[in-house]
Amino acid sequence: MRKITRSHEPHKIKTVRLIHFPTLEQRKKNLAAARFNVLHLTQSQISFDMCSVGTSAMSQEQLAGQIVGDEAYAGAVNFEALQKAVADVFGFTYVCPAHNLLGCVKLVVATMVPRGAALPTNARSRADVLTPRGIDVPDVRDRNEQVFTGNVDLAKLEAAIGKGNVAIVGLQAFADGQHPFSLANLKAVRAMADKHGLRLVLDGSRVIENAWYIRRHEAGQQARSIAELVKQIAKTAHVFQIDGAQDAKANTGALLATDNPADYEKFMNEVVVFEGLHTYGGMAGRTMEVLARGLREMVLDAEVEWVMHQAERFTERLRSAGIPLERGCDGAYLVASEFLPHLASHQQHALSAALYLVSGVRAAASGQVGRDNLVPVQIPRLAMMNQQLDQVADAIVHLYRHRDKVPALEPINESAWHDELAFRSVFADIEPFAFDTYPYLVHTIERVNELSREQREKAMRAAGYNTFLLRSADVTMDLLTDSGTSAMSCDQWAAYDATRATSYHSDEYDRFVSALRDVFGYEYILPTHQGRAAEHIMSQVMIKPGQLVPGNMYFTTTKLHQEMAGGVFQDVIVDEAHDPTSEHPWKGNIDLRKLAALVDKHGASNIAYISFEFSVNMAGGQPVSMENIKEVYAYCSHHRIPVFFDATRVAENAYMIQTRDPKYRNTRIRDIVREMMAHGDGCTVSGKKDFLINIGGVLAYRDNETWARKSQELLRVYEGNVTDGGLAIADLAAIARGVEEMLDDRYIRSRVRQTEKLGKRLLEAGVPIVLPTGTHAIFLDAKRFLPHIDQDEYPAQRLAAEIYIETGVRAMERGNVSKGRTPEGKNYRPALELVRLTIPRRVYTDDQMEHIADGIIRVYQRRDQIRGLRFVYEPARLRFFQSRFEPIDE
Ligand code: P70
Repeated sequence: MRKITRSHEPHKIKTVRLIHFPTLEQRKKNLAAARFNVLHLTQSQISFDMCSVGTSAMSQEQLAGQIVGDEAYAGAVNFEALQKAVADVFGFTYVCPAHNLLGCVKLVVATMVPRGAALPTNARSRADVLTPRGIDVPDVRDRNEQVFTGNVDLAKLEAAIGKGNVAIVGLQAFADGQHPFSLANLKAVRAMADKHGLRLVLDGSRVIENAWYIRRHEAGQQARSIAELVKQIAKTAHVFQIDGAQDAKANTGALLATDNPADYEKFMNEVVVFEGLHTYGGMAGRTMEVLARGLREMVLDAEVEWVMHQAERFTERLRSAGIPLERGCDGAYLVASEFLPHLASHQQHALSAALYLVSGVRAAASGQVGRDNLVPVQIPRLAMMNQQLDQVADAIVHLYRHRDKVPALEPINESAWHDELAFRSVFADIEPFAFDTYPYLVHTIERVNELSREQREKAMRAAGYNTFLLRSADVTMDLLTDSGTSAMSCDQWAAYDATRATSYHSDEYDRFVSALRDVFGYEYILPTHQGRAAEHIMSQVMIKPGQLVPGNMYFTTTKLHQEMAGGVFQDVIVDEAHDPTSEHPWKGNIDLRKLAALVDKHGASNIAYISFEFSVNMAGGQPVSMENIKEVYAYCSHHRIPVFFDATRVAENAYMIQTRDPKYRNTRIRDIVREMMAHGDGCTVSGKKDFLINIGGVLAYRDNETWARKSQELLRVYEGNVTDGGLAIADLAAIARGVEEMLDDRYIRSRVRQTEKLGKRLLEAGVPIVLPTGTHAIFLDAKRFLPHIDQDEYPAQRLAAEIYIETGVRAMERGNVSKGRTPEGKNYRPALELVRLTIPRRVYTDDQMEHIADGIIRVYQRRDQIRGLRFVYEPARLRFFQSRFEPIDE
């Protein structure tokens, strides 16, 4: 029997949407202003909005679809795309678009259901909009069925039809979000409809969930794909309708589909009255395009399994804590009467209000009052991570433990509709629930490939056992680098999109400068296209040939530019940095004695500047302490030696100061960064890391106008205008936003913790990694991982290759291959023979990190069988990028 439950997302995060976390005081104010009806709150007042309609994350293809095609009034290409998608996914010839599901209902009623007629159905929620139209809506759901609770009781249906006024039979897939039907029952209903000459109209807005349920529970359906089942379900109806804002992950839109030309003609004639022309039906062209793409994607097995796994896991967490609930296809529907038995009335609203007050979560009943006593806690599709869902569940459990303290609501009006009600109450006196999670939702996703092991072996051989030579399309999770791989936020994209390009001075430049001035406290801010460009200019301005440049471990590009300017790099990092087993908390520190010895020997005038890197990359992402920054600066100021930071990973280093230095426990990251930067004279930045952008860099000086002027001269010659540094203006806008976002305490905590968690999992399994775990990467110690492979057989290179073959994860060698050969042609055989697993920012989730850890642990368990590599192609410079190898496997 097929029972795959996915343990992690089959996609990565492409863009994120930042979450607001209102304080308790703010929530009180908001709730009072909303008159205790959470339906009146707005998103900026809410942390997690547990509503599944129109709230899904889109795919990047859907997002692109928003700007593809035309907005023509008639015969839009987007409509053609929609027709093709409906033909392929559901198998229907005719498509009638509508503005949303209510548009479909309107068309069906107008063409098929006269006033006073009956529409038997398995869904109670539909009555909300049908009874006000004077339609009788007999409930024909089979109350005795245990598994397929959405099945129709055929005897009831027969009886309803017998009364003579039934116009059509209307079914809902996963009726009311809770009740799936079986394929067998659906077919029986169709047969009965045919027998009586009635149309079966099926609402397939949750057809995916229903198909998944059929596959799991209906005999003989286990081997079928969701796509097949969906087509069969749809084609069992005469008329199929679907809400674009649910399974199809659009934000609105809907359609009717049929094979009957006469029915289609009726819809077509009616749609112009109510909705729009028959080729757009009240949808924007972009909505049709997003919907068309969403229909094709929604049947992908891996995605369906992930969505359903989340709902199941969430419900299970609540259920095991004793929460009274009914399982919904998209979450848990809390039974308000059992949750708050001490309240005589308005239990749903009291529960919603208390949950919001305590946690900032919104879960609410909508539609008509009195239909049921449930508070649906629905999961937006693909938009949340399990870690966030776990915490939402915990918030509910927390409220449940204190349910006795939930106060009654006193209605101040009367209405048949939930959204119109207003109440008076006191605030529940319950300890608030504090979220400690990623402060963003998934806005768009990018699907990733999952090759078979055989395919990966082949891909690795083709890449010459060099992960740099793999195609990204063959990689499932890409941990090659954290450089330029961040997911941008919607706000960054908005700033990017809002930019009007110019070759001259721009508002974006001004914003960029003022944002960075504010963060660094430096006067002179120069944009560069990326980090190495800033390094080039600074080195040219500051280094006289022959001068020394002491630094805390070299970085490849930094050192190269210092050497090109005639400088000589001198490593003055603490000894512990070279020992992968040392647990020194500040392995990025400069050893002041080493520095003083250099100054004493060569004289301060022969030192160009100090090259001081935060969160030292080559040492394993190791931080520098605030104390060290201050003492180095004090020493250098005394000797008139400038101190320049590589502030590429400044926020991560600030986080380490916040967590490891008790003096800074209660200082905001923004203030720590400002204090760090105050103890230096300037900096270079590769914005592609902490600054949360895909391209860009910064060169900055605290107050020295001469250096700044000289740098601007070089900027003009090598990079671009002084006001763009060779970047698109839009990229400047994205950086200005990114800087703000990287300083958010919640964000940076979630970021570094993710890295630490991966390290912890590996350590627990005995995998040798560089200690303590750094901020942006976990470094595997290949010498201890594969002690039987000599360094000249490139253990780190082979290990990176094996990890890819085992897991589809791409890592980077940082050892003998990277270091290269001595002038005599021998390998350097460096002390550190490492494999770097670098974590992109805001891209992967905890579940994916678990999966990565599991795979590496499996490699570790078979480490004895792994052999070394030999070169088959070796370039003279920077050989790690392009060299090719073959295994020495006897
Ligand atoms: C990485 C990347 C880039 C980087 C850095 C620090 C601390 C400057 C730069 C350069 C990319 C990389 C670069 C060379 C070899 C391997 C990988 N590090 N300072 O993956 O900035 O790339 O913007 O010019 O880490 O660690 P840029």
